[in-house]
Amino acid sequence: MTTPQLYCFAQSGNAYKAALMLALTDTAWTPVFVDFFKGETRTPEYRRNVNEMGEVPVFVDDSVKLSQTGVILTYLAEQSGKFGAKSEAERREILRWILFDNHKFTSYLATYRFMHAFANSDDTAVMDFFRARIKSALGIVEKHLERQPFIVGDAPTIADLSMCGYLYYPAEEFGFDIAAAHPAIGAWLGRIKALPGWKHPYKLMPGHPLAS
Ligand SMILES: N[C@@H](CCC(=O)N[C@@H](CS)C(=O)NCC(=O)O)C(=O)O
Repeated sequence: MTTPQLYCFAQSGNAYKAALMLALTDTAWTPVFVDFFKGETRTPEYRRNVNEMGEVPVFVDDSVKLSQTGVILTYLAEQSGKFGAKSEAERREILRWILFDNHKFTSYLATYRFMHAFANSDDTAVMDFFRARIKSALGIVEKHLERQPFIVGDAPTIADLSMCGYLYYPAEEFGFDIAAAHPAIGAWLGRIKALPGWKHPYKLMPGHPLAS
């Protein structure tokens, strides 16, 4: 049996979701650095050999090759017996929040941060649109976390690992401090950070100066 591999890079909060799950479940894994900023995910080779969707992360474990963090997290929860659902109702609830995350939460946060921090696209109607969508999604999550300690039930699940993917990156990369403006989200991030094995994305994945 070989060590599972995760195609990733430090600035990817999507890859962080899977990397954090591997860290929190104390699973041995090998990072495969993807040079996203040099366009590697857009090359025909990457799309042919790694992921036809042209995305990171990709998880490879023996004969299993998975993309889409919701799928990877579900697989790892099944394999490890950790951070998964304790009932059918919880399973549906976890799926509900992972879908919300992929559509309304991570998607806007990730794109906004990319444009702000890496593509210098501030002060456009597009950025205003994203800010409004982010404000609305953060408000929904803040209200939810005022009522309970974790996204689903009273213990951490893969729904939390999905939702927190972008929220440990420095505030400067967004241009605003999410945790400071949302106390319930801030406290929830603290609870996840306190889990044994937690590491910052820039320490967990390759490709950022802070990693060394
Ligand atoms: N829904 C996907 C999103 C993955 C994603 O957007 N990854 C980014 C890096 S953080 C990417 O590879 N983007 C390349 C592109 O969209 O061209 C997942 O959950 O895995």
